[in-house]
Amino acid sequence: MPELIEQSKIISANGCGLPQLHKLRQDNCGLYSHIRGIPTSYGDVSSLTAGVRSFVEEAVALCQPDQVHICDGSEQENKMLIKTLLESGTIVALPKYENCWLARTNPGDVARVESKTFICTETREETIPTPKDGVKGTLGNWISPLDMEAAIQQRFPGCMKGRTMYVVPFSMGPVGSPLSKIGIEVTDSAYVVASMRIMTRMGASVLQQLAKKEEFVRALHSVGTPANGVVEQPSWPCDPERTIILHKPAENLIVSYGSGYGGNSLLGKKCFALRIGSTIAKREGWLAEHMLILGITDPKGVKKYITAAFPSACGKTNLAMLNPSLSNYKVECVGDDIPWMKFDSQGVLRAINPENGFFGVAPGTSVETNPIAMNTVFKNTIFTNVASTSDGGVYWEGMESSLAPNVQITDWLGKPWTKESGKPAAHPNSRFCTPAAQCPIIDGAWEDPAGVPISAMLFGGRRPAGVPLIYEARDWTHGVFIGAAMRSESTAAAEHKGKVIMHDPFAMRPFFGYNFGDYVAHWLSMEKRGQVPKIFHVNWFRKSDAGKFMWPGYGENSRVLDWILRRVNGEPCYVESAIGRIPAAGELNLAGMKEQIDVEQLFSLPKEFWTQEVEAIRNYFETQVGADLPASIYAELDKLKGLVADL
Ligand code: OXD
Ligand code: MN
Repeated sequence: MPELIEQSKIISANGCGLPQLHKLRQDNCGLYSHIRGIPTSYGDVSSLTAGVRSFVEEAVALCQPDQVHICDGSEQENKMLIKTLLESGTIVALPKYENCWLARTNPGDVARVESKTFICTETREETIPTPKDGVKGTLGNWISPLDMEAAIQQRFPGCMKGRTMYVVPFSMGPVGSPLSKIGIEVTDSAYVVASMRIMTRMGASVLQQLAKKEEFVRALHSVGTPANGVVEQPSWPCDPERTIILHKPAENLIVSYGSGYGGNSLLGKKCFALRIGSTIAKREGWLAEHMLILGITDPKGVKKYITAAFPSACGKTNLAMLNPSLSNYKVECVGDDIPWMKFDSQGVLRAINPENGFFGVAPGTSVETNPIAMNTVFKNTIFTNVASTSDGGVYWEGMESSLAPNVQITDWLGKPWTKESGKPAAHPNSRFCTPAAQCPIIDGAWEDPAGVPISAMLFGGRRPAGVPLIYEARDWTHGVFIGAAMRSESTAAAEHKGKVIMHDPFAMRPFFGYNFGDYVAHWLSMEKRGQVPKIFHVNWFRKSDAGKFMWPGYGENSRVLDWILRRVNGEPCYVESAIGRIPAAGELNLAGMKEQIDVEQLFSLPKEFWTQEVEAIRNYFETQVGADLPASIYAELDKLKGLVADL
């Protein structure tokens, strides 16, 4: 029998202060206790601060799990989680590699669900701009506080019956950095816990930090159970019909139900670091963005840091891990998805990567496109929805050249697969979830609590027509306009169908935590707060009339970074164009390239294309953002229209 060692009072979840008996028992496995009458199967209740306890109590009362597990982030705990996941069939081992696992989701739960993602504020206008009459807004979804409460009450009561509730303390950013923030995710998915352990700093050290200053984002997650009680795939419970992802910035609260997939369930990433993060950043005067961070050292040994915002699955991870073709350049990776950026006391914009791992899109990642990622992901990694091979490894589209001969492939659905099937073996949004620290080119300063100084910011997307390889904004306001006017071909990271060119301002469209018009005003205001970096727009994806990519991309993108660095250093290596500054003749270093580059075509600005582009941007701004968009952005658009007319 466990020995009763302590009784203490805890404050009840509803804040009415009812004292409760809180029993701590101990046996030879460690500390045991109850929370609201539910036993804790792992972890130490006394390590929870009062605020965390009250959040957990509230979640227990609502979700009624069978037991509570308080995560400490230890190796021993991870082993237990992996065992649980293997037993439930959620993951299988990949014996070809060290400590690697493959999860297959329910095929109905494979991507972020933007249409079911909501921000909750008192008024609609705080969350989204008011679209023109009759136009459907595409800059986020609003929910009222009453409807949010109703959505929770319709889904959560008793949703964790028969399951373990995990309490996951996590830090976004190095534990204790002045730029970092803490969250507590409560979840009924062991897969989420194992993934959060990779993607964030998770466990006991975070609780210790909270004990010094109790400030945290609450994140409640359940994979849910369908209303008819039937879980179709017990290895991946979910409730796609009723999936909902809710954010309440005023209370730093995230509530997610029904999906176990990536951004819907690893709540530190899109929900916290971007949506709630952008609202905190607005309040506190900094930026939370959808960008990679890289360090680049030039042949003289001068190092600069650059961020780049591309929509999901447009090559952020590839650029973050660039293998430069230009000799004597070195790229090091700070992060591949999100920077938090704040001016320091000297007015220098400094960025941290709030994440601890890479949750990268697998298909297209290969020894040819991203050898660094391929050298990163084959240990300590959880793969999701990739295909598997009969020699105990993984496979996805793009890995053809590294496939061992005579292996059989099983597709992401668990069915035998051959090329002849005509279907992809891996789901197009299949992922690797891998620790950043094991990236061979991880930057020496990637965990610097002070962050790294940012000299340039890039915007970009997949633009098959009309948009040149690189152009530079004339000034900050022009740069903010370029970010606001971003468009890109849609990708598989979300639930969109087909290859349409979509507006994706700042690559943040699915991730704004507040009204996009106010977001742009906040960006404009940064100029008053410190030394703003130079802004550029890049497009690696322009195609010729024959449908061929005009620029080889990947390592050759170092040539574009070279020009950017020279501009950052103030070299006059540009000429003005209608849309911004482009490299002057001969200033883009093409020496030694294998491919013949048609520079004239690559930088051409077809009048008809740009006339239509200006109209598309105007239509978007006027119908989606209207009066919420700052006047200076409309003024930039008018300026562009005038310049395009003269082409
Ligand atoms: C991601 C995304 O997962 O942007 O990073 O979808
Ligand atoms: Mn992303």
